[in-house]
Amino acid sequence: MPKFKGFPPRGLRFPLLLISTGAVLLLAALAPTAKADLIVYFNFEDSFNGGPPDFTSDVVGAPDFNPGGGVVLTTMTTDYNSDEMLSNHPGTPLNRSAGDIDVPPLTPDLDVGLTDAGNNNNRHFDFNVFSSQGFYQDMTLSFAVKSRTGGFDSVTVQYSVNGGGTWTTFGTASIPTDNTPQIRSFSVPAAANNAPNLAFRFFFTGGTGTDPRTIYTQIDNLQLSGTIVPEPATVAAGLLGVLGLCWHQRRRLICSMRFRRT
Ligand SMILES: [Ca+2]
Ligand SMILES: [Ca+2]
Ligand SMILES: [Ca+2]
Repeated sequence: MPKFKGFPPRGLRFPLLLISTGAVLLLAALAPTAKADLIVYFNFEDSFNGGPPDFTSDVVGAPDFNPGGGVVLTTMTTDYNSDEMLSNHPGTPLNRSAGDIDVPPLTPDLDVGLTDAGNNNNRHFDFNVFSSQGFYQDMTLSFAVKSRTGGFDSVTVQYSVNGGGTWTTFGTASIPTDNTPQIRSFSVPAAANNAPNLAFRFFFTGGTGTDPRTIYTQIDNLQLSGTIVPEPATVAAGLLGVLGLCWHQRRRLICSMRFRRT
């Protein structure tokens, strides 16, 4: 039968197909573990120039449906004087995520402007990354920042594995006060991996300007990236799906083989 030349013996065809189909599906199910993902993304775009800062993260799903968004919907909280921070135009393309659809002219191109730096040193900006959708590993925290004379000249980053109960510093960086935008990026220590009650904090120091109407420091495009590891329940569901598909495929194959024999 020249039609089947080179094929494995009839008895082996079906198991080989099953194994290869299963392997492909299994790889697809586990693929998220293999690449770095955007976990949290703040682009500060959902406001208006002069309005309150948009402290809600942008996400791939609802409500943003932003392909350049993160997977975790979270909010930033702060004890910065509330009437001394505002949405400000223009923001910066620096550290904008790949695929972010919140770009001018579709959005007003905003960042967060901080006034009265001198009276807001050490005021914190916090956000939670609780693991309802998976566990996070090998993370990097980065953002764009710009300071002018009188603005903050240093930033400190911290993480918490108990939802903000206690904080561990994992980096400090200087910020030039020459009005040039910078990216500051910090590797998150392995001690923060797989923490279900993970939170992050950053705060600025070194501010001296005290005009409540002058924007001394601007921040934009904060990213928390890393590896998203599916929870065991998610993996189990994926495996069950693969097994189900294999079973379905087996029934179809048996049917077609019976048809061929007759
Ligand atoms: Ca922005
Ligand atoms: Ca937003
Ligand atoms: Ca948005």
